[in-house]
Amino acid sequence: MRRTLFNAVLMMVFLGLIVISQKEAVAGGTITGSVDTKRVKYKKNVVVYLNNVPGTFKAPEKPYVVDQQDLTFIPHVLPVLVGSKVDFKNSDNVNHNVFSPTECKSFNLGTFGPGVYKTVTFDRVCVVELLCNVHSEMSAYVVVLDNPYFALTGTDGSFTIENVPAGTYEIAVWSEKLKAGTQSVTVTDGSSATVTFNLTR
Ligand SMILES: [Cu+2]
Repeated sequence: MRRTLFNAVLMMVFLGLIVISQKEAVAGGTITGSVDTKRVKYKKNVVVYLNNVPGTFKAPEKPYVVDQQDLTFIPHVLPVLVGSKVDFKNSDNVNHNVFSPTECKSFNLGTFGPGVYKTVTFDRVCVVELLCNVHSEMSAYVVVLDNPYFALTGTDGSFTIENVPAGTYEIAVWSEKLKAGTQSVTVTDGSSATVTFNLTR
């Protein structure tokens, strides 16, 4: 009888240790939240990012793709880690001429037709505007960031940044039209922090 009780207690302690060690094994946390604005169509395509995250980060080998379809750049906003490559693709039956007038990363890919890929490496941290010499209504942005902890908001303004190392950071937003001040966010291992931004002109 006593032995059974002892075994039961031992088992409970053992299970408790498993639970504790599993909790400690979860490194990093999540930041979720949303951007809010009265101008509903600007809730989406907002880049939410962290400033001054320590460490060095390697850009993915695989290029991102910015397509041109129906005289529109897809996606309209592309956040990337500095050093990332982007393949510019033309899925239309007309020629396009992608260029950037932005000083930190100016380029001109020339006129190219369907089925052609042209690759650009975004090697400086800045917001690069994309335009087309053929179609003045076309525009898009590549937002180049110094760490991989960023997210792009969906139509409802929501975002999630996962696997953020524990710490306190400045969190900021970039929007094509609107602005919001930076905030402070503290991330702890295995938990989720929530941040809300109010965008105004
Ligand atoms: Cu074009």
